[in-house]
Amino acid sequence: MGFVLVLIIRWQHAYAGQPLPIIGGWLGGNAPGGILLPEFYNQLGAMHGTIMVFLGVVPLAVGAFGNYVLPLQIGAPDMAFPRLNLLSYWFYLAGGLVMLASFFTPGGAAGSGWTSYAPLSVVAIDGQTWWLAGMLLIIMSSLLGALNFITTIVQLRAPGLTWFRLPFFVWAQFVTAFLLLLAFPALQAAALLQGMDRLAGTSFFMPSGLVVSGQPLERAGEGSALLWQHLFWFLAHPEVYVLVLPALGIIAEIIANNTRKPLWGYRLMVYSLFVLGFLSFMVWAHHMFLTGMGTTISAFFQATTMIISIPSVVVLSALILSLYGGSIRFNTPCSSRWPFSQCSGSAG
Ligand SMILES: [Cu+2]
Repeated sequence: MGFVLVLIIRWQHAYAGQPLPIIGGWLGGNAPGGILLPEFYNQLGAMHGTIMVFLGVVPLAVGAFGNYVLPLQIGAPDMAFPRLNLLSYWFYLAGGLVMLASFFTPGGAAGSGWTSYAPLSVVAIDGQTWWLAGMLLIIMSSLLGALNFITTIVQLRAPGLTWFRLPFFVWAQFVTAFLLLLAFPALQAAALLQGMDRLAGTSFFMPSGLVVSGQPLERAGEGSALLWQHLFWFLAHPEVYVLVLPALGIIAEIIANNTRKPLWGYRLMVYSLFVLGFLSFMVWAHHMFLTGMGTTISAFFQATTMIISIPSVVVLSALILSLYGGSIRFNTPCSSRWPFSQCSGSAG
């Protein structure tokens, strides 16, 4: 799905205004004569970002891979709450279906960017309401998943598997779960408020004196469009680390496995993860430098953004140093367990 969206977007970049071959015929009213409507292009952009982040990387790296590998790595029979796990999956599926179904609503899917900035998102077509509903479901899924991950790691470690013996991947999932748990509620609240702005006539994110398509907008006003940006980025910056940390955990395991020795600076890497996780809540407004926050606040967020690079560099340096003195092999990591049992070689 995401791939097709990217394909259409790329075509538009390369051959703007020209009919899109084959796929253009399937798009109906969104592409008269195969030529993309600007509104449809905006929908593709918004939904591509949303699908990629919330229906792609998080479910794959955390929901699927973490869910499978984490209990194995800590010697647990399963996640602490298997039914909650299933519920989390159903929320994810429902959220995903609502998101994708919005393409078939009158007017089409949300087109206000994956960031859904107000006030555009508040006055936008119905697809935006579907986007908000889908987001609420996906957030529920992530929150339930995060609770499950944290509980599993705290409670279900095999006897003798003390904290500093945990595989690095488990630490990465642990910090990721806290990021999800603490960051997502901000967007959950924001999505509810935006839904009320759209449906119930409130104006949390609607400043007064707005003119839309030449018409003064009749709303109560006095809301703050920037409040949306703050709430959104309070989630979306930690979200960056939600995407990165599981991948770092995977890379660390592969390096440890394929150098046949423990990671260099394992404890330092774990501490860096915690510093990263903590600081990721302190940098969100670096996405908002153009909003006129003032130099003092901008300087604060510039400083924290530079500081957060320190633990990142520590982790990456430790990974490079881990190669030193190892007997490096370049085959794929193997496990005797299904579905990896087809690997060749002596690894197990
Ligand atoms: Cu950021």
